[in-house]
Amino acid sequence: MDIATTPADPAENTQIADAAPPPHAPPVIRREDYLPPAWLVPQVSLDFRLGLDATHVLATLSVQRNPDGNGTSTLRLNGDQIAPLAVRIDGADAEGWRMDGADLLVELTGEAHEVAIETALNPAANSQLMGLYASHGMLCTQCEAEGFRRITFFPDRPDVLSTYTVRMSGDKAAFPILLANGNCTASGEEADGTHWAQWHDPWPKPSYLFALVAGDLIANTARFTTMNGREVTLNIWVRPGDEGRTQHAMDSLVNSMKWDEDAFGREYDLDLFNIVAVSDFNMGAMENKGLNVFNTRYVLADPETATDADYDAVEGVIGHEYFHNWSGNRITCRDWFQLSLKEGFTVLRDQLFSSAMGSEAVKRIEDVRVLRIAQFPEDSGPLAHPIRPDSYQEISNFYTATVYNKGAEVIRMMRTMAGPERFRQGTDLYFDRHDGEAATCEDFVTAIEDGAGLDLGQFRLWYSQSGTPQVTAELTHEGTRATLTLTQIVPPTPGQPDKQPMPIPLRIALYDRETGKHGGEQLIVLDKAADSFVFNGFSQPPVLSINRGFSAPVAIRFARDNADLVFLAAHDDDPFARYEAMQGLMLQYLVAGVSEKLDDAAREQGRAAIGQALAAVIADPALDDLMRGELMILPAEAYIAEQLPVSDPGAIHAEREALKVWLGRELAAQLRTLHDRAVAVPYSRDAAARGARKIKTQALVLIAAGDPQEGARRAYAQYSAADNMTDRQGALMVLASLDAPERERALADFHQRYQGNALVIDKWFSLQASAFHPDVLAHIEALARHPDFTMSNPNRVRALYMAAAVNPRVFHHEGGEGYRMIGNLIRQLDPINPQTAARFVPSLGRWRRVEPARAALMRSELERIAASPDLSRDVREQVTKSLG
Ligand code: B3K
Ligand code: ZN
Repeated sequence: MDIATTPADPAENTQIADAAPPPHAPPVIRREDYLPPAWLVPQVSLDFRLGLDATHVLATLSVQRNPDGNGTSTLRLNGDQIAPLAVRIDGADAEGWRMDGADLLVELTGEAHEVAIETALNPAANSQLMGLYASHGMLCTQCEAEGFRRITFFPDRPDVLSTYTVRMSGDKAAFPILLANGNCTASGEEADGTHWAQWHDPWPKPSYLFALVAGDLIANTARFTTMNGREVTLNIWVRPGDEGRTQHAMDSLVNSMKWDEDAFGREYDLDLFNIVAVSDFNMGAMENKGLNVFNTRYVLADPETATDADYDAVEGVIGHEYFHNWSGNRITCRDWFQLSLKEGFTVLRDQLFSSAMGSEAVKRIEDVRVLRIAQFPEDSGPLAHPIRPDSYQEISNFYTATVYNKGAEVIRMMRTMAGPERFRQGTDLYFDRHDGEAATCEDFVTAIEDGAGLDLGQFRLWYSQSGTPQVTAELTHEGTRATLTLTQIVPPTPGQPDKQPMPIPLRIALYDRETGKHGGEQLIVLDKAADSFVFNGFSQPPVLSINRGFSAPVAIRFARDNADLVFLAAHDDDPFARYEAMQGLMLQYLVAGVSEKLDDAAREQGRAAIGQALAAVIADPALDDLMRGELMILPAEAYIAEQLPVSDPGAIHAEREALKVWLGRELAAQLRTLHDRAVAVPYSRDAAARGARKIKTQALVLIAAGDPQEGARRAYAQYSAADNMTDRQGALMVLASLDAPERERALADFHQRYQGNALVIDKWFSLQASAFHPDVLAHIEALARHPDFTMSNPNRVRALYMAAAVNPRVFHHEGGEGYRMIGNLIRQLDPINPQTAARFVPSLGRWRRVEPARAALMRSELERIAASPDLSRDVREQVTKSLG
């Protein structure tokens, strides 16, 4: 159990507890309580004697009184589930120390001292995967946010920057490779079969960026010459046997390094860059200085085992972690409330990188889809928080789509308003001004303001207000004048009942219906509760294209005819706006359907418009297939639900499935032709072939909806003929939902073919748990008992249960079995891996937005979890807020 305790001297630490917390409630940490550290640690030396179930750590800290601190003589060293074996001050066994809960307090009289602490760890027993842990015979670390305190006692906060020297020794046969941050400065062997290595990282860093890896690993090695001629060795370390699947990651790394030089002027700053792939990992990857640790999922890729989407994810995450070297490591966060300073900015940087490597249009659509499915629900639910939160109980719960993805959108808006060149001047100034510092979001905004010459006074509200702004648009026409009236509402969110209007930059264009053209795009900024914008020169009412490129992360409410949407879906020259028109057309229809607002005539007319627009998309020779694939995707159920204050997930699912059936039948001939054409394109990684694979599965989904037998026949043929994972997984996904004999044959073949490949077996679990098969609940129960299932591997847990939690047929099953399944999972997983367990709570937390019968079941499941004894701080915080 994590025990957070109240510091004896609150002034010296940011970890400040509420005066009288209710029983069980973890202390609340508040942004406004920030105080600089009382003591600094300019240098750290760590000595590890490594063993899988017994590792000894000697940490030697040179500490110095902080002239900006409060002058206390107490040095607080955070700890978590560790005990000091010995404490020495300036070389002598110390008496002036005591424990305060999990923390170690040392009394120091002078200005500078050396504090040495010994601890002993059992990495094999560390199922939380925070701190030092064992995975398949190797040892590795994860320290962000507060894992370093599970290794040794330390002021484990991001504003304490130290240079690290690390020595490690261990059995050479068990751990032939020994890695840490920075450069290897010495190594040697002993007669007893052990060996050792010493590493030094010259760049001061916070403890969350410390990393160590020891194990039997093999590297794919390459070289990169930086823009100023530094020769860098690049290694991607994997378990022997996996090295053949590392080239895409290596290419992505080289591309990232070059792109960051070109796009942001950022150069790498060490002679070595190591990446290690680990199969037991709580998240995607970690940007430790010079030694990134990755989930295998974001490193390993070859055509046989990885889909095109997996390739893109590898590229994006490799880029993201690499970009952190500047946005995160060289400039880090002052405190964890500033997390979006590094995460929001780095997400924007990885989005720009991916769009430069591939299709800008498709990347933008994908990013907005993620925002709408993952972030909009956060903003409209009980866990809503600003991108710079004001308080937390467990910081791990704040690695959210809001901090990451909305954070990126907020910085993207600054870029849109400044233009790319001026924005670059702003980021240059930021990097220059704050290099080597632990900075704040405010520092970032000020640097962009100064460098780009923008006034961001009112814009700062985007950092402090949560909730997705709702913008209502109204277009009137008189004579030759069109007037656009915009109003904004920022909805109330927990703790923020009243909001101020925010500046909302909207890229717009007004189309002439006759010529099908517009007279130039404009950027307007709505910075009041309501405002009007006048446009002259229209003899007829124009067609409005608004929030082009998704220039602001808002929801636009604009009632309009299907005809206008069909027009924009066919003509808009902004690809995102074209996608938006298709989505709008389908969304309008589906929302009306679930709200029982469609009479027969309206249903007929709505479907016909969608069918017409989709047929035009299928036939349009000017579209590339990657974009065509995007335009063919129906709005996600989570996004449909977002449109309604309270919704019936069963009705949403039924309405969306019925539309697929109708489209599959109505467009049967076109879809078969499309599928045939795509099947004929041979495998390659170029955009045309990737586009063909994308529409192949899109077509198959609709064919199967319209004619399940034909769908099963084609899917099985696609499965059997596949020479790559994209086609094989796409076909299996379609088969998994069908009650057809081909389903069992393909699933059995897939499992047998990929036995031993954990990442692909994850897909096998996930495909079945995502299926819309009538027996899917029973299938998941059986999968949970399958010998390949384990609670100790987060990838496997997510493969089965995250898929279940987002599958409406499972999660929202009328009897509440889905809620019970996820509730049981949370309770069972919490003692093993609280961070991963807590990730499942938000789906239950949406109960207020769900129809009453299901809402009651969801709520009672949350109450059942809340009543469990010994909940982790992670799950406790999420459950309490969800019930609150
Ligand atoms: N910074 C890490 C995330 C750490 C999560 C800790 N719970 C990965 C990333 O965002 O790049
Ligand atoms: Zn990140």
